[in-house]
Amino acid sequence: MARAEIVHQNFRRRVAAGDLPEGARPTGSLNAADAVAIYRAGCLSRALDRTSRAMQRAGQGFYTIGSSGHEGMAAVAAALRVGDPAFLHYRDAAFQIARAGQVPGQTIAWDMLLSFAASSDDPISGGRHKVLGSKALNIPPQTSTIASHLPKAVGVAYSLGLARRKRPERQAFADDSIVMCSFGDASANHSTAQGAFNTAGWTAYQHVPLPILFVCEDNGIGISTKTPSGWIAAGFSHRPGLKYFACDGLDIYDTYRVAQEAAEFVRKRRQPAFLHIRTIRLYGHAGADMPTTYLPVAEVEAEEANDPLLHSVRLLTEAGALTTDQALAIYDETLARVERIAAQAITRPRLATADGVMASIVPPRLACGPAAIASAEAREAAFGVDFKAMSQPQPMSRLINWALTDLMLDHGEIVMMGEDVGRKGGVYGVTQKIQSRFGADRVIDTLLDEQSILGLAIGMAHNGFISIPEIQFLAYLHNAEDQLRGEAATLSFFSNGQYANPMVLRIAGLGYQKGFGGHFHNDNSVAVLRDIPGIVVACPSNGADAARMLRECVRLAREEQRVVVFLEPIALYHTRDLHAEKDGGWMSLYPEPAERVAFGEVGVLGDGQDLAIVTFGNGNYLSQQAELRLKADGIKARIIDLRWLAPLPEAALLRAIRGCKRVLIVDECRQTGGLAETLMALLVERVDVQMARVVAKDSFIATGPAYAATLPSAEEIYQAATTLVASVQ
Ligand SMILES: Cc1ncc(C[n+]2csc(CCOP(=O)(O)OP(=O)(O)O)c2C)c(N)n1
Ligand SMILES: [Mg+2]
Repeated sequence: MARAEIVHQNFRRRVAAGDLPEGARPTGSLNAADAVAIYRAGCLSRALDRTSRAMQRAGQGFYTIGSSGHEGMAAVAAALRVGDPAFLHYRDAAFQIARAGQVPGQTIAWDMLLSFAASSDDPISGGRHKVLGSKALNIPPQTSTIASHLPKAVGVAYSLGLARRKRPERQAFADDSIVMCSFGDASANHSTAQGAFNTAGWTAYQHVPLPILFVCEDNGIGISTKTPSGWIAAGFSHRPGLKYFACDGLDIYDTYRVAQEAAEFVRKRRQPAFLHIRTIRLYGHAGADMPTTYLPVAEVEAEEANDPLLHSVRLLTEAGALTTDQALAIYDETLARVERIAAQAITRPRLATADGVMASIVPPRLACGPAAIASAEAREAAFGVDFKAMSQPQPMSRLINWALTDLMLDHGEIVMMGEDVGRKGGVYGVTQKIQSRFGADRVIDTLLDEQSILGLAIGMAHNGFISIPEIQFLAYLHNAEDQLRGEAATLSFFSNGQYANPMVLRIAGLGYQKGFGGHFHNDNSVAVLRDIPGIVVACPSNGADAARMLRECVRLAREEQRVVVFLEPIALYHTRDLHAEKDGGWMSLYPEPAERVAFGEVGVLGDGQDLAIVTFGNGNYLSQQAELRLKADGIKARIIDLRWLAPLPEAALLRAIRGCKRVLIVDECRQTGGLAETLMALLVERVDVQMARVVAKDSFIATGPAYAATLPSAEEIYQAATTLVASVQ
């Protein structure tokens, strides 16, 4: 017999016989009505688990990870406020149900069943996934990557403190809220989780407000691997900056009492706490997982004998809140009700088309007031001596700095964060002086952890800030990629556009640094960014474009809630000259603050018809050098700077090459996974042209004299262009 059926029959038989497991008597201040409400939430959670399995067997439900054994989380919900944002473990249906009970007009059973049925009516994900989550209940949906929600929960907690000092345009959470985030005992070991605990502790250790309640639901196992006995307590009871609380999740009175104490600690002290709640796991991990295939039957049965709902019935009867008959009636009625509602839910429509599935990849636009432009006086005061330097052409690093300064002036809710962005002003000086202009609140020197930087950015965005995080080098994005790929980019998708985490992630990257670096400072692969649905990848090649594009990127974040990556070619940061020493050919004047390059607009230099060179970043610089030689040979070329690497600016590109029979693609990324692959595919599909490409080798980058040996050179571009023109008449 399936374990779910055994647990169900045990419950009914034992309650009817008054055969209830032993335990402590009810303690604390939980009153009868609230205790019964918590029990009801547990019964509903249990009934939903049971019904979801029946739905799956009937082909009407699709994913059955359950909450059975974790019903005590309803008591944690009761100890918190509905306005406290909650980032939940996948076993927290009882939490969400209990919270829904605190908000009038909720139809929680119906909502959850629609989610199980993958109906497009599902109010959280629109039928895209079985996730917990609800906008009205302040529960953002989570993906199922273990612990990936912890860094952003820390970010939201940080934003609560900051919002008291700097009001964002659209503050989402009240000043006195606290953040709750929950996870399993095995998940607590994940480096992402450990990073989040460390960041919370590191922050609180410095007396910075960080009101977060971590809740570890310790059922002693992760799929089939046991957590060593006592490991969670040993690991968390004496951690700096993290106050430890423990409770028995089988006992709703104890859980409510301790959760309240922990929540009060966090709310009053604005410091992080760790609530270690003992739970059990009934019916294995998920779906077809059979715990008896890797655990002794006696052990599984011993867990089942400790069913938290049985404990609740005992406690409620001891407290005089319910009789066993009443408790059994609630259980039975709840199950019958859920079955009735499920029969309706499975008739509701499901997603069927690609357009339907994809409708929420790009978040909806927000109605925003016009972007402010600071007065000349305010700008002069902020820029100081730099204001005068604006009349002279400058290299890209300065123009990015100035664009950031103007954006910070115009939008009080922009916050920058990263390793060394503040006091030092970045490895290359790009963010110099910005912290002294705007304060350490808005230009945050973070600890050394890329996941925490992105988590902070995502969390701040949840509370109405516009985050401009920085990853120091492209190669270090890979540490933290999941925060972008699995969290930031998926949020709108899984919440049907109800949640978004707009940001502009600045990353210094690409190759060609002379005398510095080797591969980790010269990573020339953007493959990992280009295939993330919905994100925008921008890559300027010169200072004027960088300033104008950065403004557009902030507009995309603020007005369209987009996740944008702004990839800055390091080798061009300080480049001044183009063809000859002191020609100043790669410097530009700072564009007026209102000027922008529209999303999807490419840069076109020249109108030659012999050849179009399609490129970006350093490739544009090198192509311009090659073009001078081509011109001397009588070859008339035009150079198209893509500027936007994802999504590809297809329409603008096709317009820009019109009239050219030959296209040379210059891609400083590797032959495999670089842009040339997709550009050639696009051109093959859409136009009749002759093509060639100059790309980087499939190699990591060396340091020393061979720093550019594997990358396209101006000479190679010249040669390839000449060959292409000669071979196609
Ligand atoms: C990064 C990542 N690795 C692996 C998994 C697969 N996985 C899903 S749940 C799980 C076990 C988690 O156990 P625990 O944290 O104790 O939670 P429980 O299921 O016991 O409540 C694993 C390994 C995942 N979802 N994400
Ligand atoms: Mg576990």
